[in-house]
Amino acid sequence: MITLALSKGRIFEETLPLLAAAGIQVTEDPEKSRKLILPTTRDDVRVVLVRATDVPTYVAHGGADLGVAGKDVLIEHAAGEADTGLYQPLDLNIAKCRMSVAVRADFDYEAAVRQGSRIRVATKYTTIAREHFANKGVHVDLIKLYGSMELAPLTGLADAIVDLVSTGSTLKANKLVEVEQIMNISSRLVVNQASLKLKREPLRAMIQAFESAIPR
Ligand code: PRT
Ligand code: MG
Repeated sequence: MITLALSKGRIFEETLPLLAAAGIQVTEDPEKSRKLILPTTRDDVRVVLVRATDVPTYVAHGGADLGVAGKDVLIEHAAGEADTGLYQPLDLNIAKCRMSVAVRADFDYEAAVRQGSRIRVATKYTTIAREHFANKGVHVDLIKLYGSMELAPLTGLADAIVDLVSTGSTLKANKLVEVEQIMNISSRLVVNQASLKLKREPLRAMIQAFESAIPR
């Protein structure tokens, strides 16, 4: 049995064409079913639905043989683990967005950076944010949040946020402006290293099929 860990939503949706290239169709719709283990048209392949941030944990510890996770999630996960046992053979070029710094329109970010002020930054992505501001030589007080980062500058909790942006409409709806792009983000295939040895042939075939179907 090969177990693939996916999160519901954009990663699930954007992985379907890659699975199709490997001749695999998921036979239940996660938006309609409450099942966490989904069967596929292949008796030896199943999909498990986990939180996006839990995908690397499932794969690293063998709860799944492979999975799909955002670069954001992989960087933050790696920071908390000594050796993750994760092999990352492919950038799938799906679920694309960027990690950015955003502020309230009335906060002069450039001036704050120039003057060397301490900036209060709220984010779920503390590893990426810490590294970014350290590289710029900017002093920040990081405030860890688990969601709704956009609210932080509006309530005075923080001066800035570090968050994912795709269309920009969430920032716009909350009257925030993007002042810096930190990195481009896409999702990668992650594979358990022990599985790759034990189930080499079927996994190789899947990885190759995925590779042939990566959107450009
Ligand atoms: O939602 P949940 O709390 O369960 O977990 P999650 O947010 O980690 O999962 P999910 O499915 O929303 O995201 C999974 C992965 O998709 C992330 O790890 C990213 O690699 C990738 N991705 C791509 C995004 C976005 N685009 C994205 N736009 N993840 C989140 N967003 C959010 C962003 O945080 C912000 O709140 O969408 C909002 C901004 O979108 P725009 O279009 O308004 O700019
Ligand atoms: Mg989300």
